[in-house]
Amino acid sequence: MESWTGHEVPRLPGEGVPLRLYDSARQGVHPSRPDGAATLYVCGITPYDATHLGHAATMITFDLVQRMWRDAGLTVRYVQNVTDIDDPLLERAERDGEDWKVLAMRETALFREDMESLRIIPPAHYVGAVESIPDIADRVLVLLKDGAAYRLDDGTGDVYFDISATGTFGYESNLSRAQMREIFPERGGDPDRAGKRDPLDPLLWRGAREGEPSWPGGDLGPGRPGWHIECAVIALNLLGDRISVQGGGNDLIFPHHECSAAHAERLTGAAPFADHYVHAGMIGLDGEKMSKSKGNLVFVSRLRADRVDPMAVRLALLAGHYRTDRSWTDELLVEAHERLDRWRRAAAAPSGPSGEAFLTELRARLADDLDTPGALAAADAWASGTLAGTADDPSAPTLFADALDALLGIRV
Ligand code: 5CA
Ligand code: ZN
Repeated sequence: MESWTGHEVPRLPGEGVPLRLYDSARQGVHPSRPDGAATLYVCGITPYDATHLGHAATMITFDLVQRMWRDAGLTVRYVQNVTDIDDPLLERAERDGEDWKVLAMRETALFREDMESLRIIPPAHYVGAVESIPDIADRVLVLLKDGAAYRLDDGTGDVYFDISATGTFGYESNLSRAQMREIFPERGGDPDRAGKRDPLDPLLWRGAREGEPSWPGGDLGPGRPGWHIECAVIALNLLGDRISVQGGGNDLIFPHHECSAAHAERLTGAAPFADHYVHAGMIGLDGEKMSKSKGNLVFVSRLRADRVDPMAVRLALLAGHYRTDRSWTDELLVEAHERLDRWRRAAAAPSGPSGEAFLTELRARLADDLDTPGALAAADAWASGTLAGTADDPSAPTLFADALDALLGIRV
């Protein structure tokens, strides 16, 4: 499906710095060293409600990854999906008496606008689950023939993945079996389904049901895809057997990324599926994770409608480290507006302290697992020096503005 429209990213002088990122599988910060082309797959929205600040924070995180890679001279191939068929979408459409396709189209369109306003560089391929169904069905069939998947014999046509198929299940999330067992049903899993080999086996293909949309699955029979196989197949088809970064919020560590990695690894024989599994913290409101099911949401589109500067929204989200679960507050937005105003006044000054020194510090902070609090502190220090009026590098204000634009996605 269509992506959104991007904008020019300024090219910065000097050398970019190789990015180091925390990998959930290895539980540590490691250099991200793609040779030549870097490949990024980010788990996108399930479009049954508008983009909230949690989605925005996650998308901004991976936007920074892309900006750092580009600055370091890498070519970036970026794919993001839209889960435009899944239970939550059908349930919401049913609740509101709406056509699920229309609901998905409307919310996806709004998401694109939100992403554009936040200056997120668009993915080269923005791909829906629905348009990927023939490819997904083909891959499920391969797993079935290969013995890595099995069909329940209850007449439903449902196909499950056997989590013992790779021999390494659990390496990505590092969770104990008991922890997995607890989380699985909270995130779409069905441990108690009769006939499964293992309670943690995830659904690959749901056989057609009366009153539910379904697609011809060839030899699989009619039905629709499970969730994890969707992301595995889209990533494999567009980015190859091994990707640099698999990204999403930390609510996807298990079972989603564990299972999609297992599916991909069994299909290709290449492991690990991703060099880095990178997870953004949850943005909450009043101490609770912001989620569509809880209804405690602050929408990007609502803020835009209230004429809040999207750059202030972006800056407010960058004020915390991406891996930290954190709360959105009105205070955060007030501070971001003040900071943006200071940065704008400084960028408009005739001269400032060394622009090169600022750029070096900004690159160093972001290269260290996207240390945005450190990056913002560096920009604050440069702006204070400029507004104090004692420094005399006339090229610095332009370099300051370009660096913020290229690396933080903040246009002053
Ligand atoms: N379609 C699936 C991924 S394949 C999905 O999780 N959709 S979603 O709409 O629920 O979330 C979209 C993206 O935003 C995911 O990467 C998810 O991890 C992230 N996300 C969801 N809620 C939050 C939150 N409160 N804070 C930060 N990120 C979040
Ligand atoms: Zn996904």
